[in-house]
Amino acid sequence: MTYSKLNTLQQQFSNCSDITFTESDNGMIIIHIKNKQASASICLQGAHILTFQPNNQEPVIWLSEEAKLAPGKSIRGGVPICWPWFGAHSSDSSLPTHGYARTTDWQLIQVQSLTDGRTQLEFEFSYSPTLPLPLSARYIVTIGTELDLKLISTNVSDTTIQLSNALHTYFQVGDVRDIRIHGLDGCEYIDTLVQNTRHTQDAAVIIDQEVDRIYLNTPRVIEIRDPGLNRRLCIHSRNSHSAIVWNPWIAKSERMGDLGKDGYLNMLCIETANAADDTVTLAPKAQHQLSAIYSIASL
Ligand code: TA6
Repeated sequence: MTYSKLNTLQQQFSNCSDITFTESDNGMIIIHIKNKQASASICLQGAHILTFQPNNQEPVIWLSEEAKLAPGKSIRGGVPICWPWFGAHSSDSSLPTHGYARTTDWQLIQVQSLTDGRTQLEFEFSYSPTLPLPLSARYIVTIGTELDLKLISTNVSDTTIQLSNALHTYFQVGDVRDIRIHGLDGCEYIDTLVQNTRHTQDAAVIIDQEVDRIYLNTPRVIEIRDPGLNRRLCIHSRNSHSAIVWNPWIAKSERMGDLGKDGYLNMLCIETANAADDTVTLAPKAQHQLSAIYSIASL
């Protein structure tokens, strides 16, 4: 009897009551997590967190109502992993924007119900010689009242490798026109909409047009103050020196076609990253851990 990927996973992780698995008609495996603190879902392709919602709270993560889950295709919303490069590849335009991790199946290697009530899942991205860069990765996702993410990259080669990465997180907001982003005041940023010119952020960031900026040398704490949902979303990061702030606004949303009607009003990307000037130089056999913790606080 041939076992499907779904059956194999259900058998392998049958001892963990926090999770269940489903498979879509086109073969996309989704892991559903429910514990006493929160619920979430993760697509095996890209180890892509689709949803995260602490109990008795509005969702923290936004997923487009038009998001398409299909093999080899990126998903609009959630937490795409941009790896092992952010943006366009530096020299080969035939390679995918934001790298290949988000459109490739990862392996779920461990699931734990922690004693503090959180659920921890560990994913692995294995290197193969057919891949452009000699890098492997592990991704540890811990789900509780906070969402705790650790992306650990390993240089499996004997040469030095350039790594850029991002947790390309789409946050749910009440109305993006009313939010304020605190923590980036005084940071230099590259405005990708104005010929990659460099500017310095003055005061809180507001969103009143298309915004697509790579903030550099960023602090460890960035906050979204959201009067619409009457909350703050706090981003605590480690080993991230860049933050990309992106909202497509009206025209780009219409061109992209998969944000749903007025979807841009309820989403805001603040991406915990190492990009542009902050690209990481990874020595042979060295590791790099990019971490982010997302939490909710009162306004
Ligand atoms: O991180 C911002 C960005 O690079 C934008 O320029 C926009 O392209 C967004 O990512 C979405 O990219 P995707 O490849 O997921 O459509």
